[in-house]
Amino acid sequence: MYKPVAEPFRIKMVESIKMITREEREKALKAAGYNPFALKGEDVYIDLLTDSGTGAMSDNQWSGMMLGDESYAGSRNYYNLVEAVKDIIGYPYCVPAHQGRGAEKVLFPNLIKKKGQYVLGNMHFDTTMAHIELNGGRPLNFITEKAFNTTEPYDWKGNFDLDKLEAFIKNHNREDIAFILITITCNSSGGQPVSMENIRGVQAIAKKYGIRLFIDAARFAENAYFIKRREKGYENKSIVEIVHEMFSYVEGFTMSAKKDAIVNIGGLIGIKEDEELLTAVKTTLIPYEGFVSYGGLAGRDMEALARGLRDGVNEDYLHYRISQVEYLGYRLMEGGVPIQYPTGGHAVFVDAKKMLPHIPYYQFPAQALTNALYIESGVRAVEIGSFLLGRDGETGEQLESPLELMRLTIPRRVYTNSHMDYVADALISLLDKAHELKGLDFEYEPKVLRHFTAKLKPIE
Ligand code: P61
Repeated sequence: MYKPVAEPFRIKMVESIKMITREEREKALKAAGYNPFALKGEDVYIDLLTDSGTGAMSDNQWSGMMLGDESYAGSRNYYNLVEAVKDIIGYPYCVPAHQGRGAEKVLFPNLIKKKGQYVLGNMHFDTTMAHIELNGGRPLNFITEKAFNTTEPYDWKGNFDLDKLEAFIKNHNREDIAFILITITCNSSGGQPVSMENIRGVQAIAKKYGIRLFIDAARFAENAYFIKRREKGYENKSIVEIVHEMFSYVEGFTMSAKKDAIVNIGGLIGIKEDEELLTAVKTTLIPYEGFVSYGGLAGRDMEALARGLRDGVNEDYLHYRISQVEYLGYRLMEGGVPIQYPTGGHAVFVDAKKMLPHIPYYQFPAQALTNALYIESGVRAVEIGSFLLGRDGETGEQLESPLELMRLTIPRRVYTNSHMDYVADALISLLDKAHELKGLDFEYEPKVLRHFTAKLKPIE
């Protein structure tokens, strides 16, 4: 019996949630084109679509919101943010952006210098892939094969396969590679951590071949917590010491601050020492995101972010956070639901390929499961599989994702462990009906990031 860690906070304000009837849910999902992105938030009981921007801010963050300095240039909250980045990450330079993709939009054109250049990653997330492609680059993944075996435990299912990475670099011209990007934790493989040893290994390769190296830092604190828990030599280091070390091996980062920095909106670009790159980034920032001391954010948002960065590395909080994810994973496994094991940082990823083996990848088994869970229980999850992956940019063929996952993404400090029990019971009750679920086909398919707005229909 797994006993989850009790919440290291008490609740000062509540938001009501309600459950509509099964018939109403069926109607709502049909009207949404069998795509839960088009559901009204109010028609959802427990929303596990994403951990992005959905966290509950602390009283300290909310009180900071009242101290917004809305000066167009030189807001005091910007300087507080710079201080927080210095303290937590250890970098002297940063600029804000409105969210992670804003940061990508600004940094990537300064790194991808000619069409067709590769950007090598453990596993790029979809907006990251989109911004690489929009800048003429080609995203490639080098994640360890162990990530694709969901049942066999491995501590570092976010790691690069260093041999594959080096072999690729050896076989290509240096000018054909724009940069390497380490995504921590690795969202697409299950919120899985990257070890410090692996980060060091990537750095050694980058250095040897003279390739630039960056971090996609959305879930940097959760990654640091896993290093502390699992990697030899880090047991007695503080989270901040581990974070400093992770970022010391790269030259900069983009961050969606909507995850580990626990704000509803915000992003960052950080640069360790390259002043030339900093100047280029600032120049690109202004037309897209705004002046360098606000980058698309209000002063109050920057204050919440500065404080959220500090909240996010609190060890008691991280201990509870990872334990809540583990608890949901434990309940599901105990009930016979196949999941990516061990569970990662921000979500439990259900293996829909295993649960619905009768639905082929091009009929999106994880989407079918997501829809069934909503009808059954009012819980909204999200597909991370072939539906999200999309088509080959050149041939237009539907790509086959190595994993067909339904992500139960847990917002930070929002739901209790009773909510986790409700979710687990609902999904376990679907096991008996899984073989009856039907695959899906497109009624409308957008060209870019299709999963947000596509309309689907069940195949009869
Ligand atoms: C998520 F359905 N993630 O996981 P932005 N890097 C990484 C991310 O996880 C990430 C971004 C950059 C989301 C939001 C989301 O198709 C979807 O602040 C590792 O969202 O711009 C975002 O950060 C981008 C959900 C994104 C989706 C795209 O839920």
